[in-house]
Amino acid sequence: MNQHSFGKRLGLLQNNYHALITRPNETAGPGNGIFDRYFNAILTAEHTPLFWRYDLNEKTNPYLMERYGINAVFNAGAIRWKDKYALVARVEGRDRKSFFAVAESPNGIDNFRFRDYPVRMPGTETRSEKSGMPGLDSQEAGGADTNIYDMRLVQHEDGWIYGIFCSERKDPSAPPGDQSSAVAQCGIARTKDLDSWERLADLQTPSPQQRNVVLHPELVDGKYAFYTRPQDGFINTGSGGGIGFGLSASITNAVIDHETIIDPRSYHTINEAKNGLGPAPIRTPLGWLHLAHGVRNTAAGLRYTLYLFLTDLHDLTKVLYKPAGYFLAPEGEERTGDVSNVVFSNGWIADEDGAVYIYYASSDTRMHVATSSIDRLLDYVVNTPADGLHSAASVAALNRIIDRNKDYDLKGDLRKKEKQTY
Ligand code: M1P
Repeated sequence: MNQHSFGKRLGLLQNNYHALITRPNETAGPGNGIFDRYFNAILTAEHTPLFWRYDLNEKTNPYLMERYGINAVFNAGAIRWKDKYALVARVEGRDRKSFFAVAESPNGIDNFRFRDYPVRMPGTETRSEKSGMPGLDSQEAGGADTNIYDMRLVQHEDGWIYGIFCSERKDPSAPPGDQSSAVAQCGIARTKDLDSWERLADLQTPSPQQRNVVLHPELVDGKYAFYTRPQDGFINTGSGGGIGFGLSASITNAVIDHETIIDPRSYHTINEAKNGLGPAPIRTPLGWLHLAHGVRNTAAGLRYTLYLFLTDLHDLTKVLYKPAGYFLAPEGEERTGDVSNVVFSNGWIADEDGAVYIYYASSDTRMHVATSSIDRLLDYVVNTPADGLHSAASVAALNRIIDRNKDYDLKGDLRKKEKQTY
């Protein structure tokens, strides 16, 4: 490739990249009144900087080919950081290894830019000692984590920002030849700037595995409070599952002795196969507002949707309201990707003016935003009928709405009784 074509190709790549990351985002359609979707995904593999993916030196990369392929950007934790909306995204390379990278936006809905370097997450001490990977120090080896993903960011009342994430490694008890069995545990790290991270010991719980663990932002009885998702196996939660809750006296060596299930799985619902909490809950005047994912099995595989519930401000294990069914399900392009028919959220931001930015990933491939407000979400949670768990109960709930609407026409004006056509 000569100088001209290298330069031309680089120019094209740069123009396309600039157009992508500066593209304004707009709300899509009138929506359902609960939240607003946006036309464009906010982060994709193509949003990662060109200087991550390409060696930009013509001498060492005359074809200007990708030297480090990025497969997907998804499942981002979120936090208001100074005057920006910051996401810590799960970036997955073509080698199937995930890592974390910070992307920031001035308005929360577009113009997200990755920081120059991904997060350098230290390994746990024990794991670094055990890793013994040749040529890598404990930081580069990341201890023995084979894969890290799905960070929940929490601005805790103790002054630290915590990153709670899934740390995965090969199951040491896997029989020879089994290259799939894995163990998932909860990694814990903390930071003051999202750049430099202190790794703490992994959470210990009575469950063999953990994923979707979330730290509550406030101390409870002077202890650190965690939402957990106990599971017997790596994919299946086994006989238990559900969203659990437990307390630990320490955060540097966090141990939960007892998990209480606060939101169990149940038959013929959106979370009959498994569920897991999303981001840390938001404190509202009516209770703690939670966003979670529910999973059910279908002939086409697992289907992941998002749902909301509200817990008591004082008794965090008491669910006050839980609308039936899903709050947000995959639509349009969201329905396809590496793991199709999935929406997953582990990040949201509530601004002081009550606006809520819900960051969700679709099909383990890309990130989106939906916007709402505390008032709208509380209205949805309090006034949407709960799941009656039977078709007849669903019909009864629908009939109550139809009956109430008999006095109103479609424009919301009072319908004159004699003109009723019901
Ligand atoms: O592939 C869908 C999701 O599967 C897992 O979530 P859960 O443990 O609830 O099934 C996670 O691997 C998550 O990252 C992924 O998006």
